Amino acid sequence: MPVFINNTYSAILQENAPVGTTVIQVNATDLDTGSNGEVFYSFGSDVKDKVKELFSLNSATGEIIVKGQVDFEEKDSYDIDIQASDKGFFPFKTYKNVIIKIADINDNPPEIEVASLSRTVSEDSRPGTTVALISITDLDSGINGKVMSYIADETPFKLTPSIQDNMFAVVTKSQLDREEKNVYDLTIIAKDAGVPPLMSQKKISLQLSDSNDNSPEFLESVYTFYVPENNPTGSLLCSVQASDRDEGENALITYSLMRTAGNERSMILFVNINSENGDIMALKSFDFETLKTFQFQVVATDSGIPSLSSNVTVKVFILDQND
Ligand SMILES: [Ca+2]
Ligand SMILES: [Ca+2]
Ligand SMILES: [Ca+2]
Ligand SMILES: [Ca+2]
Repeated sequence: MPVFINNTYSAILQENAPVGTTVIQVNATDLDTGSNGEVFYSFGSDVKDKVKELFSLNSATGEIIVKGQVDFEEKDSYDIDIQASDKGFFPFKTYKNVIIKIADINDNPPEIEVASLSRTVSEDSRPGTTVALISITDLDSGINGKVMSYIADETPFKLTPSIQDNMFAVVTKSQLDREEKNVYDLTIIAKDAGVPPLMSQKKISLQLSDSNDNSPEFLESVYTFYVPENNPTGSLLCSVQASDRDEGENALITYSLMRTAGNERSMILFVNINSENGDIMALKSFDFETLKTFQFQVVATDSGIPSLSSNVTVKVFILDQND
């Protein structure tokens, strides 16, 4: 009967090996002569169709040859039953298992998926606040599947591993300031350690939401106005204006006159302010001969919760007319 020369047959084959690659050659001999000693090879009856799609067997030479796409990630070893048979009238058959181990190559780039993402991030978030959860996986094995990941460019965000495998958190690493930058487009990079390495990237966009962290600011540090005497009562005397770097309600300013113990009686009685636009009206006609100058404080308050305010001194000088 046919006898395989080797006790065991095993080979290592790289995945994605080109069609036509010889994996291994088995060889059996038969001591008989003529067709009784002529050996041919075939797959054992329990070899699955799937295996026959990947490998062919040369019945004359015993060579196992790559026929399809061998994928380590799908299956990393094959145990194939090979039969050697003579061509006698009552043929003798011998069986041998051939082990083919598949070696991984780096054919899968890391995959980055956004598991969750905050729609907006408050600018007053404390450093360490999680703003997104990212899963990063690589189907390859060993160093081919070992991934290093980070956020490209200098940003106030960093990627930190979470307790869950392959999950990373995007967290704030420093104080944010919407007034400086209100949108961040982060590029997450994942690179495996294969040779050569494969790399993937994914962009996420983060919108910062406002918090009320700026007081209104008057355009001038002190306002000085010169007004001719005998102005009509109710006329526009002067105008002040403040701006606020926040947005929405946090930047919505109302103006008022500051009432303090000292000024209740005097200049407050002279003027009124439009709370919306800062226009200051004279409530009386001034007479240079009795009042040459006066001053008061205007407060600008935003509508944030809590609100912020600042104040400014307004000095009014009455100009003499020939009356
Ligand atoms: Ca890989
Ligand atoms: Ca692979
Ligand atoms: Ca504000
Ligand atoms: Ca703000």
